[in-house]
Amino acid sequence: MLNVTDFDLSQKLVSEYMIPSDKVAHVQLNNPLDHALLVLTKTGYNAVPVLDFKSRFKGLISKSTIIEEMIGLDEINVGLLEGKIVESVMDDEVKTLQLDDTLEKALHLLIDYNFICVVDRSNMMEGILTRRQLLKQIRNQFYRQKTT
Ligand code: 4BW
Repeated sequence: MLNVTDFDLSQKLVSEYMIPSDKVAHVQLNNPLDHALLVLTKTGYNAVPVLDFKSRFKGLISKSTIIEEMIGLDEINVGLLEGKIVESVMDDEVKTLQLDDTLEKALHLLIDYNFICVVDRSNMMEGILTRRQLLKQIRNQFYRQKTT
């Protein structure tokens, strides 16, 4: 039986399990919304981080937010994105993790969110911790237990 108490989440650091920022798709604050939609569509992600020109974390942009901006009176109109930038519609009230936070703290946040951005003390984006990464660690622990 899987015994998660043997996998002490309070002893594991977020920095060891995150996806590093060079592998994370993102957009910039001043990118046009149609560019953000292109990035989200091409990568297949529903939401990605928004950074400023110094790679500081500023918020999240999601496909659904952009699609809402395209809804006209009775149709979807891509033209409605014209002139709009990411900064004007992104979600900037987003919880983050620090590099030295534990997986225990991440677990609580990942109940409600697909992923959490990891930042340093100056809010520089260091990576993301996803539900998938966390579940993989718990699964690996499960198989380690089965073979010992
Ligand atoms: O392109 C994909 N590759 C793989 N291997 N899995 C994918 C891909 N797109 C989606 N998935 C799967 C993952 O299991 O669908 C889940 C939900 O995707 P999402 O949220 O709604 O786009 C994925 O779960 P996850 O790996 O735990 O990732 C959670 C969320 O983290 C994703 C996406 O918003 C973000 N994300 C993950 N990897 C990312 C990323 N954002 C930017 N760059 C990355 N490399």
